[in-house]
Amino acid sequence: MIQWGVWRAGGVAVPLAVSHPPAELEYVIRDAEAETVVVHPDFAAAMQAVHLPPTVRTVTTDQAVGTAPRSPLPGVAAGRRAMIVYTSGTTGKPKGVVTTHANIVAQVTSLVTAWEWRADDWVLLVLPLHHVHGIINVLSCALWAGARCEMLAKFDAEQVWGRIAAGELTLFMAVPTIYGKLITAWEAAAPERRRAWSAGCAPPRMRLMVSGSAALPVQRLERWREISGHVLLERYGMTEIGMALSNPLHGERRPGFVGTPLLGVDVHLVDEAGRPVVRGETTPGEIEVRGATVFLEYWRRPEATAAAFRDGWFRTGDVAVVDDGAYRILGRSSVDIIKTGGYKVSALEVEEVLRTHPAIAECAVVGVEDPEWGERICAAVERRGEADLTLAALQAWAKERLAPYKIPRGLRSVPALPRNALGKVTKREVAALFAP
Ligand code: MLC
Ligand code: AMP
Repeated sequence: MIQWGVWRAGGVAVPLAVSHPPAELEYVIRDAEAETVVVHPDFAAAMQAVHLPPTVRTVTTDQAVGTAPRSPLPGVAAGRRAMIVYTSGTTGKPKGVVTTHANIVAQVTSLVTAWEWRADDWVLLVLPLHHVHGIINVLSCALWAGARCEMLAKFDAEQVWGRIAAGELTLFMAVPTIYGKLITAWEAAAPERRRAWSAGCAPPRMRLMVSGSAALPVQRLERWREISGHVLLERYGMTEIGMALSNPLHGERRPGFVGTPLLGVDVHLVDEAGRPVVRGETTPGEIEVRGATVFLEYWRRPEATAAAFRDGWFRTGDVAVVDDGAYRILGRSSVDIIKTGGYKVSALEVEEVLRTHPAIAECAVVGVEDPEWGERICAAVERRGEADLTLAALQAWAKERLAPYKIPRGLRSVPALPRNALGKVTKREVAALFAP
C-alpha cells in the first residue's frame, strides 16, 4: 500500500529488507538519499538502531495511511523513476537499480500476458519484498490483474502446505530452495497430510506453479511433479531486467531449460568480443537483453551503468546455450556472484566486511555447491595473531553487519590463501577447501 502511494504521488519507492541489520539498512537509506522512511510499528525498534542523516524524516505506516492527502495526486509520466531495488554485483557494495514506471509496466504486462493472470487468481506471497521476484512477479502482477495476493510474514513450509491444502490458491511462485523445503516437509508428513497437501495442488484450481531466481535442479522438478502433479514452470530474470525468458504456460516445459524470450523482450547470446553467437549453433554465450523492461540506470553510478551495456544491450553476466530453440543457463561469468537460497550475494562485499574483523588478515569468499541452498557462502581466512576464530563466533560478529543470507556458513583458516603466479587468489582452489 505504501509502495502504491509513493508511486501515485510521483515518488521513488526504495523497498527495505525487514531481515537486514541496521548497518545494511543505513547503507541503503543513505545511498538512495531517501527523504522519508516509512516504518511499520513492528519495526520501529529496529529502526531506532539505524543512524539516519538528520534530513531524513521518519513516519509510521499508520501516519502515512491515516493522513488525508494535502494536494491532488499529480499526473505521473511513464518515464519517471519509480523504484530503486538494491542488488549485489561484482563491484562490492550493492547498487541501486532504478526502474521507471514504464519499465515496471513492461515487466508486469509481459508476465500478465505470458502467464494469463486473471482477476480471479489467488496467489500466496512467501518471498521477501525487497527483490523483484516478490515485488514484480507476485505482488505487482496480482495488483495489475486485480487478483488476490495473500501474504505470509515469512516462509514456513507447514503454513504454506496448509494454505495450499485449503484449495483456494490458483498460483504459487518461489525459488528452488523453497520447493526443496516444501518437499522435505511433505516427505516428513504422515500419509493423510501428504494426501491433503498434494490434493491442494490439483488443477484446474491450482493452475500454475513457477520456479526461478536460481537454477532448478531437474531432480527437484521431477520430485515436485510426483508430489504435486505440476511440472514447475521455470523462468529466468534479474533485478535489472525483470523477467526475460520463460517456459510456456501451455505446451511443453523442458526440464533444465528456462524457455524462450517473453513478449517484448529481445534476448541474444554473445561471445567474449560481444559478437552474437550464430543462431542454430549450440555455442555458449553471455545473455544480453534489450527492450522496455530493461532498467534505466544504477542510482548515481553513471560509470557502472555505462559498463553494464554494450551497444544498447544489457549484459547479464549469465552464460547460456540455445538448444532446439530454448535457452539453458550454464552459469555465470563471474565467480564472485553467489546465489544462495535465491539471493544474489557479492563475494567481494562479504570479503570487505570480513577484512574488518580484528582476527582476519586476508580472506576469500566463495559459493560452494549445496543441494539445499544452491550455493553456500564459505570463507577461507588468513588469521591475524594467535586468537582462535570459530565459525559460530564469526557468524555472531557478521550478523551485526550483514544480511542473514550473506553470512558465511563454512570457515577454513589457512596459513596462506591459494594464489596464482600473479598473486591473485584462485577462487576455484578456495572452493576446493570446502569439498566434503
Ligand atoms: C538461512 N539459512 C541458511 C541460509 N539462509 N543457511 C545457508 N545458506 C543460506 N542462504 C539457515 C539459517 O541460518 C537458519 O539456520 C535456517 O537456515 C533457517 O533460517 P531462516 O532465515 O528462517 O531461513 P528461511 O526463512 O527458511 O529462508 C529460506 C528462504 C529464503 C529460501 C525462504 O532464503 C528466501 O526467502 N529466499 C528467496 C530470496 C528471493 O526472493 N530471491 C529473489 C531475488 S530476485 P538454523 O541453524 O538457525 O536453523 C531474482 C530475480 C529473479 O533473483 O529471477 O527472480
Ligand atoms: P538478482 O540479481 O538477484 O535479480 O538475480 C538474478 C540472477 O539470478 C540472474 O543473473 C541469474 O544468475 C539467476 N537466475 C535467475 N533465474 C534463474 C534460473 N531460472 N536459472 C538459473 N539462474 C537464474
